[in-house]
Amino acid sequence: MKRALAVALGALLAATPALAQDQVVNVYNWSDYIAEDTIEKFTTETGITVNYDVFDSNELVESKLLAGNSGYDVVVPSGFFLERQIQAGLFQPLDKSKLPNLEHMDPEVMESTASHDPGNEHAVDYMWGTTGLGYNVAAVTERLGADANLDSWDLLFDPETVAKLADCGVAMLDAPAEAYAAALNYLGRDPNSESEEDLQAAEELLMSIRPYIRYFHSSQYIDDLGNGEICLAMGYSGDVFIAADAASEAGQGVEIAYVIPEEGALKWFDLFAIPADAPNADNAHAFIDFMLRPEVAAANTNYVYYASGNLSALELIDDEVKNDPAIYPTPEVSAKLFTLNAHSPQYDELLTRSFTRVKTGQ
Ligand code: N2P
Repeated sequence: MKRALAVALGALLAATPALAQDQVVNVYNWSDYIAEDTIEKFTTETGITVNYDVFDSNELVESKLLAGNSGYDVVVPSGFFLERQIQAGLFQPLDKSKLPNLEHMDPEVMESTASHDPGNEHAVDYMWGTTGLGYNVAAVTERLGADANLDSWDLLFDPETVAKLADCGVAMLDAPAEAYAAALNYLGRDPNSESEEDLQAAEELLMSIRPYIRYFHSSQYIDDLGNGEICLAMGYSGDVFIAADAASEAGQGVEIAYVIPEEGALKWFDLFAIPADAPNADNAHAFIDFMLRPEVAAANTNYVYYASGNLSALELIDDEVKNDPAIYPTPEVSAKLFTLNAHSPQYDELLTRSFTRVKTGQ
């Protein structure tokens, strides 16, 4: 009897493979980038199971997409990477009829992201933020003196300054595009330059501070800043706030600050997109539309401290988040932010080689 039932069930499942497959969505998102209960809520409501993988590097996402058959249905690259991924045909156009919550998007954000994705055809912003500096207030003040300017990239890029911080631990993002853009901006050069001379100048700057960098990693600094293992990191705005929160909750007196340095910083957008070969494109649309609901978008921003691309969510975002100029910059701060365009493949190759020389210190 049992066996007969099993055979009958097996036959049923075999006859409806699409049904079984429809109940899954494979999402590849940045680490520490979603509220704790968002996925569970989505699954409870839709019955769709979310296989949720995380990354901390645009370069990694790109290599998986280029290899093909990633198996992912939703990925979240930054605009300056997404731009050339669209050109390479790696994404399918969004079916906007399946995304009614697009109406909640911030028109200004849509306009900015259209520079990466003409007509906003292939992607929609999740969150946006800046790449600046996170530091341990006491450790840095103790080494640089109470009068030191802590609002400057000098903390990282001036060899004399960063040398004084080496003993308490300095970390840098393992993200060549962003490291070189910050270096070029510090040197007063165009962060979007692809000239070899500028590349060389940025490499020289990075080489000059290389002896004082403990490691290159794009997420390890969150824990390390929070528990006092390091005292300075080039990092992503919200990630530094997560470290600051962890530090204050631990109650050990560690105070972490995030600064958009006065010389300016990169403003980036991370966007949802559906790979051309996504196995579950319908479920991908369902997931993205859920994430675009104002209450879901607000809960995510309140949890991870990155600005939302969703305008309707704003009234649901905590005051301490939306009134923090390091998360939602004032017009004066915004004026100092710069954006990045996609690199040409030729430049990217030079950049990767240069960054490898910096990392290995040779
Ligand atoms: C999330 C980091 C995302 C910022 N933890 C990089 N675009």
